[in-house]
Amino acid sequence: MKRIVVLVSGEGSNLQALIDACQQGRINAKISAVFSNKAAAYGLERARLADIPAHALDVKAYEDRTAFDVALADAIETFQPDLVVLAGYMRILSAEFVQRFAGRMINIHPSLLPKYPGLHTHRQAIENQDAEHGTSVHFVTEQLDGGPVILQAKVPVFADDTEEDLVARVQTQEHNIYPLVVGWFADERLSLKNGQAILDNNPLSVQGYAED
Ligand code: NHR
Ligand code: GAR
Repeated sequence: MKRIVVLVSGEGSNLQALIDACQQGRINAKISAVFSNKAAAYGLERARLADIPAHALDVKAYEDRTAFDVALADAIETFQPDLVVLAGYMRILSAEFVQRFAGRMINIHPSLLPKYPGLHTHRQAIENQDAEHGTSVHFVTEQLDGGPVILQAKVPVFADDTEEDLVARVQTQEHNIYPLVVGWFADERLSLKNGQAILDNNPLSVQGYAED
């Protein structure tokens, strides 16, 4: 059974979708531990409720970003994960951290990458009067939100949408696609080779897997 470590900073609804999918056998893997940079993150509580070890590291206890990332990476490695999953993890990871988990770390980002890397994506989509918005699962590389895309889901943006409306619509899709992608990785169908995402021996396009 493959081992997964999940990193959260907040609510953890994507973590919950992964916990549920593991329990229901839709993902052939075990979530070995959940880590957070925020002790109050509700995601840690979700982990505890599912009997998953939950750990918070206090950013203030470390000299700088590098020292924090080294401590976090060391702690994660004690669980020997096959995959590290960022699920609403809100701290940029150093190049050293990314290299330690290269090819075995993925993120879910609330935009149709390469559009809107970084923060406040829903607000930008509304302000720009975009007709559609969405979410992307991608391999994590040193380039922020710039790693190869694996799978995207689109949602419409309506004229009277608030930011909260759009967040909720996007999250509904996230809870479907993240377990799917984690399941692919657990079944050894998905990998990163020479900077490209590969699914079932087929290199994925810039938009990730798209059904014809
Ligand atoms: N790290 C690397 N190296 N590469 C990626 O692709 C990463 C990453 C760390 C996190 C998630 C990402 C997202 O999906 C992610 C992808 C945080 C920020 C940010 O600016 C940006 C993107 C993402 C996560 N964080 C601020 C910081 O200084 C703090 C913001 C806050 O605490 O509210 O770290 O969008
Ligand atoms: C998700 O919508 C995810 O796409 C986004 O935060 C939310 C976390 O929700 N991630 C980022 O914005 C990363 N910068 P959750 O904690 O309920 O899973």
